[in-house]
Amino acid sequence: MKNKEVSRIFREIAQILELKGENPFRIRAYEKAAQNVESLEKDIEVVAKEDKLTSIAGIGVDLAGKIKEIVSTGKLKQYQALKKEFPADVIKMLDIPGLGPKTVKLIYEKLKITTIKKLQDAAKSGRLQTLEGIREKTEENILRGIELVKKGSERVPLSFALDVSAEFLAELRKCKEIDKIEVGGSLRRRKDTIRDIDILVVSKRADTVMNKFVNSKLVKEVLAHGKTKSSVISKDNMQVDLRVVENKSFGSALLYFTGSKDFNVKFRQLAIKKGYKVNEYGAFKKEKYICGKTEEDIFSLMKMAYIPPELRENRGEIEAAQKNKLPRLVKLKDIKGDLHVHSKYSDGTSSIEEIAAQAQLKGYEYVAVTDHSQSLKVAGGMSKERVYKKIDEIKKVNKKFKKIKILIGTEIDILSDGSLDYPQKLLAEFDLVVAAIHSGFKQSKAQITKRLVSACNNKYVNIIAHPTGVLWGTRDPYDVDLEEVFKAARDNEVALEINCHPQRLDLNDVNVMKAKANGVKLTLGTDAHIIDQLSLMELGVDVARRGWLLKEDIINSMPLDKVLKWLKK
Ligand code: DGT
Ligand code: CA
Repeated sequence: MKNKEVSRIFREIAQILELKGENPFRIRAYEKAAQNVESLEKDIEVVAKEDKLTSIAGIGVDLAGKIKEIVSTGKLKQYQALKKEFPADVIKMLDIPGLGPKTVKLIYEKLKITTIKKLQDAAKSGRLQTLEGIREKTEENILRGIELVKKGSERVPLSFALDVSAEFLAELRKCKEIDKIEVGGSLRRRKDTIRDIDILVVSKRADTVMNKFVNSKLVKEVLAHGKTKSSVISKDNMQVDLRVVENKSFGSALLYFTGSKDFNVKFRQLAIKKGYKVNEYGAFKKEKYICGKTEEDIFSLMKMAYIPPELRENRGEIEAAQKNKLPRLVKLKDIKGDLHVHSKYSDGTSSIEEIAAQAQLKGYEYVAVTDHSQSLKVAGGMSKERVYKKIDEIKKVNKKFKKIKILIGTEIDILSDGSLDYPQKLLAEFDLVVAAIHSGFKQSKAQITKRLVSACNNKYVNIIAHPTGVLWGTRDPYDVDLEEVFKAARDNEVALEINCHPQRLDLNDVNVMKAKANGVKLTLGTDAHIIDQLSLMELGVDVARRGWLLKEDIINSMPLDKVLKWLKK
């Protein structure tokens, strides 16, 4: 799959064009194309071979030609020429939140700053303030932005790591010498961000397996090449570790390398209390091997239920497993609809009809089309007139589709003063109102909390979307008293969203547990901007499972009639 490669190149072209101060529409076209190719479920090479590239939203003849060039030669001449116009670090500066292309250009041209390190030094010493429009506050923001980007590059979003691991697994599975293979670590526990990928295999030919691994075309750099353990850096800059273990230790090694570390520590203490020693090689009594081939064998030796990897964080799951009281975690197939989707009416790419068709294909009973409200101009926020036009269209499409109900929704802005972006009369027209903060992130904790609480108090609001506002690598959560929001949500029967966007996953697992403990219901919303992104639901389910949720805790695991009843409350 070269989808990621293509979207990375397009995204970088967009950035360089921004630096050059080119036509914003041209820039936007590359960004859209990057987004659409990245979320495409089909392999771009296959689409190119079938000569169907222009059927992808946002890809015209010109971009199709460029994709063909990338797919067939692995390069794009235009991109390579553009890259030469600026030092690599200057292009990277565009990733720093709060630093726009105009400022980057100024910093580069006037102060001749060419590396992030020099930028950091200049911001610390106050030298940036010699430039027009840069104040002390701007420098502080730049420094904070650099930290965010650094943090963001140490760990990557789960979905990114899942893609990388899928490529390695597919490659390794072709290797006849491998008898068993499994991913461990934070990826198996489905943590929202991942540092590195841990893969375990059983093989009698460890040397052959290791040779194939380190020489794979997916590898950029070999960090270590050993007999039973090797580490590499992938082409996408992720560290991947491969370990070869004996069959009789596969379960115990998987248990150990799945972690988490806190879980392992607690688990081992428990084993010792029961008179066993458990390590990556197996479970032992005195020095005698008892078992270790499967995880199940070890859990049953410890007289406890099998603990799903998502729960292994030492948050009470070991005690629950001993009492056979583990929760029956929600599954993807329990989800009966998506409650947060954007269409062409605001900043999405798909039509209402395409959304309905795709949701039906997924076996859903309903899908809510929740476009942005008027104030969010950058994201095609909709005027009152457009809202009525959209309502008409949804009614028509609903007549056409028998198996799926499209809910008329809005993702409405909670404005800086806590009021909502449409009058009550217009809100009454929607089946479902999702309220969210998209501005004023830097307000005080009291102000932000008050905004969210007053949204909960509005009788038309059903869901608060991405309740903490975090965007991985770009924006920290805003300062908010979640306990207050939980109370207001519970008292008004407002649900809180687990936003499934890979950079958001907001609420996260820990906050989901707290919300549940406070009697709050949750929803899963993909925030899809193109139909392929409806499949992001999986990531939201991962968060829900890590947050100990049952299907009963999630509004959109209910059938349509029950959801409609909930919406009417
Ligand atoms: P990350 O940071 O996203 O890679 O998270 P993990 O959990 O994948 O951490 P990693 O890759 O450092 O190690 C994989 C697993 O190996 C970890 O979840 C538990 C186990 N492990 C690693 N170091 C230790 C340790 O010092 N003690 C124990 N008990 N287990 C460890
Ligand atoms: Ca790891």
